[in-house]
Amino acid sequence: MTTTKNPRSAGFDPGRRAFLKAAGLTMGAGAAVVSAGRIPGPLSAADAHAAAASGPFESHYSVCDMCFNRCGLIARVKNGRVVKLDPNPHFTKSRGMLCARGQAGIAQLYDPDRLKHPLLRQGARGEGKWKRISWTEAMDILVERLGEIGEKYTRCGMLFSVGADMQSQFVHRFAEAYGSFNITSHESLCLISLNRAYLDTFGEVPFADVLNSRYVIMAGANRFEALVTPDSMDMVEAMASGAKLVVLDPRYTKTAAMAHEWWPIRPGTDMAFMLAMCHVIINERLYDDAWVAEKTFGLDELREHVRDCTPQWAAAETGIPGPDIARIARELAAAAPASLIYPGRRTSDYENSTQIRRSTAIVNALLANWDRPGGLLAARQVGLKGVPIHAPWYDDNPDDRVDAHMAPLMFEEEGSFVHTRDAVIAGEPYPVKGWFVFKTNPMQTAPDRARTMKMIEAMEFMAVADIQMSDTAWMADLVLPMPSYLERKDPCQALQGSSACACVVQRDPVVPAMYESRPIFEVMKELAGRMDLGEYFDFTIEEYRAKQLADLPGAAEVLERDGVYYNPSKVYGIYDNIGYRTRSGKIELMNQRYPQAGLDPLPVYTPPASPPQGTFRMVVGRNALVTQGSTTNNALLHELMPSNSLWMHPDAAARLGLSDGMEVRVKSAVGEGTLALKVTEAIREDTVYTDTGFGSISKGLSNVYGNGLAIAAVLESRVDAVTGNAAMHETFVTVTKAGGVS
Ligand SMILES: Nc1nc2c(c(=O)[nH]1)N[C@H]1C(S)=C(S)[C@@H](COP(=O)(O)OP(=O)(O)OC[C@H]3O[C@@H](n4cnc5c(=O)[nH]c(N)nc54)[C@H](O)[C@@H]3O)O[C@H]1N2
Ligand SMILES: Nc1nc2c(c(=O)[nH]1)N[C@H]1C(S)=C(S)[C@@H](COP(=O)(O)OP(=O)(O)OC[C@H]3O[C@@H](n4cnc5c(=O)[nH]c(N)nc54)[C@H](O)[C@@H]3O)O[C@H]1N2
Ligand code: SF4
Ligand SMILES: [Mo]
Repeated sequence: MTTTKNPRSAGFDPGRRAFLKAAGLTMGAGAAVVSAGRIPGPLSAADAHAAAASGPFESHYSVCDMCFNRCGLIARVKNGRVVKLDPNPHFTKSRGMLCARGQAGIAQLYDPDRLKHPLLRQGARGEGKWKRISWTEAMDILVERLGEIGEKYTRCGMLFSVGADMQSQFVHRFAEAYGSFNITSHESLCLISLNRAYLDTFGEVPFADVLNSRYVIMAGANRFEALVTPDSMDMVEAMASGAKLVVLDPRYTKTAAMAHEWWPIRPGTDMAFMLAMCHVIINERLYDDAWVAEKTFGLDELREHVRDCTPQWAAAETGIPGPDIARIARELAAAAPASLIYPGRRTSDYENSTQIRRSTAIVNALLANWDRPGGLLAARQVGLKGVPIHAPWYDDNPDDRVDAHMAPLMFEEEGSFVHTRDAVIAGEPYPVKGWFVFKTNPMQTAPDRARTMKMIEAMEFMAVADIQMSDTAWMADLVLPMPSYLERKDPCQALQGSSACACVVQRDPVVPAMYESRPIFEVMKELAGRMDLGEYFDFTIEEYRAKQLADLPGAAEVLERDGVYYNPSKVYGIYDNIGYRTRSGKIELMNQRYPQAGLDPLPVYTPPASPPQGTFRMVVGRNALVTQGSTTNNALLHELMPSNSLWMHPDAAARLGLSDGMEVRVKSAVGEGTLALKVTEAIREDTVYTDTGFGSISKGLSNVYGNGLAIAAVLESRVDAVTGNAAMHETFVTVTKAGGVS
């Protein structure tokens, strides 16, 4: 065992490399059973980390927060310090797994780059001159500036951007009480076009019963790197018992590598593939006649719509041979209803993403897999109660969100970050001059960073609450240090994972909050109190939890005992006696609402633009060692993933005279940057790719400041036409040798 070369990781135990690598995707199968009250140790995973686990330690349940999956964990605490994070064997959603990022949570807790006290900007925005201030001063500033902006521009002059967190609801609650309906989240950079597509087909957004499926097509999803629990583990399990996996991806991802078939589809053409699936299934009558007739609406119109969408036609669009498309359709239908087109998750990719995902939903409908084993599952009953707020009415507020009607079928609660940004810059339909950001980092995760900076220039006041000096915090006027997930008490949260669970989790501090960090609940509560809105926060977290659990007697005790509470609710057949929440009350192959919104009721295929001569389409995606744009600075993960590089096919590289490892300049219509070239056959010749979360402008992130390319600087700001979801695969770039003449 060697000590680290990176002095920033000096506080960690030797052997962590091997331990992290081993931990990549292993399950805590040998984990000891946890009994009431005390948790015995060590677990088998801990054996790999014997140095840390030896001797007496305390064990505490918690829930991982290194990504949104919220896997159950047990924190081992020795002499007041967290020394190891292990999976909670009671936690079926993650099948007893804690991934590499999850285990690296320790390095987040003890990161020397943590924000330690409130900071007030001194120099120009983004210059990096800060003054340490007290929480009293920070709260005074918040009260004063929010009051001022509300007076001057109405309450909707404040924008709240809120990421995924068990305390996010308190920022929403505050925004509502304060009186702004301008709230955005990461979701309009993530999955709202997917949600729209499935809501408008089935009336709800499904879970995929991967575990019991016999045939899965993953198109534009990468479950063995972009981990979604339990789907990632269930796919492995299903394949071990004979299920077939077909992957369509312009990149040879880890998922593609594990699949039975990988097709490097031409980017943006998935709808052609899906319409051809429909063509074959309908023409060859491979569907369940009675089921489809009873449950769906618009089969005749769909039949007509896909009449010419033959496999040969789709072959010319997708680059996948026609006979293979026909064969895959037949195999998929033969395995139905225990077969599915995986709905995916991130659909912030194309300008017609909602319609692309509608086409996947329609194939699923023809497979008759809704609400049945191996198919798409409806939401189960968890039983956690909401704590409603009756927000005050402000007469002078505008009628609607600042981005209202900028796309035909937006989600009112989310809006669209990209459209909101446009509206803020334009100052139309009304001025928005204040920005409160909690746990989201649009400087890295929204396309077109220069435009985000322009939006920030338009703001009179900007506050960011984060655990580290993110690129977004770096641009703020006021920075608020937050405790990490291992240091705070969070409300209960409902979680679902297909057939694995409908459950409730909560968090209690594993160690006391470090530095001067303060949970957002306390900040919002104090702010509300000081702004005469105290009645909306007249509870403690414990009281809030009790309200949430009111309909689940005994759940609080089970949560204490097991770290998770399960509701044994129905998994299949939920729709046996209810109608679908669509206009027709059926599964809408043909959408009844779309024509009024000026949209095609059936997905109409338009070929994507080909990259102009000398350019490449840039796509984004995931790496198992990085969460979006935020974990790249983590010392343990940084060791395994020190920078990003640009994937390019060898033939393309040869044509351009570029070679592996060379520093290259990537340039789009909106920005540019440099990084190392990775020449690889794992990508199509017309496409390039790089990982997110590098090339930071924040000097507070020692490992990623100026390291690699910030893909957000290069991505153009395009949107899905239906929802306003960001469309991040619509950028063409040139690639030249860095420093050379271009
Ligand atoms: N390790 C890790 N796990 C994560 C996350 C993380 O950051 N790190 N994030 C979580 C979150 S928030 C989300 S939303 C999910 C995202 O998980 P996924 O929905 O699986 O999304 P991506 O990983 O972005 O994968 C999209 C894939 O589509 C490919 N692609 C690009 N264009 C096309 C196309 O036109 N057609 C097809 N068929 N494929 C195309 C890309 O190469 C990429 O591999 O992952 C979650 N899990
Ligand atoms: N280029 C590119 N853009 C993308 C994506 C991509 O793959 N590539 N993915 C898209 C997708 S699917 C999504 S979901 C979005 C996600 O977009 P974001 O919501 O911006 O996600 P993160 O990058 O994870 O940023 C989370 C922020 O929260 C901070 N944080 C972490 N823990 C805590 C905590 O306990 N408290 C507080 N207050 N802050 C904390 C982190 O430091 C970080 O600044 O990005 C989207 N944008
Ligand atoms: S998938 Fe990994 S990072 Fe995400 S919650 Fe689970 S253990 Fe944590
Ligand atoms: Mo996401």
